[in-house]
Amino acid sequence: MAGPKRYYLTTPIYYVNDAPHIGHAYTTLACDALARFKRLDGFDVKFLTGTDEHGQKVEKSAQAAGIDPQAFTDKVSQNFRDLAAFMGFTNDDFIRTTEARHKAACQEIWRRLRERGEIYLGSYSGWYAVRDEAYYAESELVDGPDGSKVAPSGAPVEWVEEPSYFFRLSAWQDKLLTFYEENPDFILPKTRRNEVMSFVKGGLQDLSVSRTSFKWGIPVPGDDDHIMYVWLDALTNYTTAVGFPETEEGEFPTYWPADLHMVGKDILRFHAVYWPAFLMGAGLEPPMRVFAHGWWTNEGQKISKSLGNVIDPIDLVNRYGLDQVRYFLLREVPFGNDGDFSHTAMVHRMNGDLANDFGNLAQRVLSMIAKNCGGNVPAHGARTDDDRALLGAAYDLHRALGELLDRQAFHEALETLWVVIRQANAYVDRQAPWKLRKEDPDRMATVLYVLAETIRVLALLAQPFVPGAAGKLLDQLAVSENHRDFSFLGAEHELSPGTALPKPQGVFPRFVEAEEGA
Ligand code: ME8
Repeated sequence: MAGPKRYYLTTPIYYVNDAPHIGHAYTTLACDALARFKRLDGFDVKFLTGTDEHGQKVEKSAQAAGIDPQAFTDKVSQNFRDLAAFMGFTNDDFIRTTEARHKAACQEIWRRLRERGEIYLGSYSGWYAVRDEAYYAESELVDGPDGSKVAPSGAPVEWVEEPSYFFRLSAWQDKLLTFYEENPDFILPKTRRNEVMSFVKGGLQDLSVSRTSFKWGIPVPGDDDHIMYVWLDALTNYTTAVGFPETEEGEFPTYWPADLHMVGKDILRFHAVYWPAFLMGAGLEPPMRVFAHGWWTNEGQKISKSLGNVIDPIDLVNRYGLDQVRYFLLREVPFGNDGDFSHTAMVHRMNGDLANDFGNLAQRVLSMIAKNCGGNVPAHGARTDDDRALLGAAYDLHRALGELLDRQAFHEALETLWVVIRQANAYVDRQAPWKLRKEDPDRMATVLYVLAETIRVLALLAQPFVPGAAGKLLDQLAVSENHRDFSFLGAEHELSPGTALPKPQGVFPRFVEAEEGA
């Protein structure tokens, strides 16, 4: 019998030279929400993140820090692990490209590419931007602020002339275009897909895939003078982590091809052009999807070290709370678009959507049950159309959210969840259970039951996004730990009348601005 359906998703591996910031946390957070959703939905999930530790950029940072690159990367890679732990990310593995398992995978990919005639020895002369770890054609360069030529990203470029192995990328143009045509959802969002396709249609040049002018990287098998281009090394991490080069058995055939590589828009070309070409060139399957999300700015400004406006996710969480930061980042911006972080917008979401809409709904209902139903799940009578409409809307959410998350539409998934939260609040106002207390206590019990059951479903589905608060709500509804996956969403698992409930407590605190000068 086939096992559970598997879902393998990855974040980029981050360059260790930078301190982890909001951008890194954002990508990993999106993957974390999706990984949690899929696990609750019965998938066998593998969620990978890690650090990119080779190449000139990292070597230079190690030199600047006055320590050898291995000691440097050992130290700074830990910052990314610490961030993942602090943020409660549920990654199943954390890969470092300096690990032995990764060297073996890279060298095997290289051998396969070489055997299949995809790699040849030549010499490179052209521009290279260390900050991007990317080669640029003269025609791609633009004028920098001081009049010198820079990469389109603004990164300084240097002239490189050295012997180099090349990957026959030019031969992959038509095959890549066919692949994009046959797999219309390989690159999302659609606008990004169009950009990649027009880039490929513009013609591809063979790609330099080795360097000889520095040493910090993985040696080319059989030619130690060369080390592999850091992007060939880095991209291969996605296969390393699932056991490549295993073939017949083990994780690789189970998890490959990956379901999703989540990346920022800055590195889409590497993932959507080079990576599928490398893989197909080595006789391996390309991933199923690359999703390129947008970039965050801070109060309208580009986030950069030199502007001194880098947002530390740890500070954000300490100030607003983990669930609040998770919710804000996933809800505020249509996933795929650029977004701006501002205190005002954060507080607006925190106090409006979380505290007022969801928090008050739960607090109102649970305290009425505590006061009027002896603190037990109320017994319920016949249901009206209004009751059925609310419960029906709640039960329908599972499928709707699943479909939205399958296209990484996190913001729409949350909006859809909140439509029902608002519907439930409107139902409370309409049914006015506080009035029914005297007039028709049985009907009051039914109304509170319908609401408690709706909150159960909402809390179950909110777990991937606001795991802390959703868990507390489920505790308050006495839903046991092993009844919290999505197989328990249906009406057949509804709350049992008479179950004793713990004392209700607020789960979404409001942000209160400190008094001026306080
Ligand atoms: O590019 N807004 O690593 P990197 C949103 N090592 N996301 C942001 C962001 C921002 N302002 N800044 C960074 C590399 N990111 C390579 C990847 S993968 C085989 C190798 C996120 O440390 C976003 O996901 O520069 C972006 O793609 C990634 O960090 C770049 O991380």
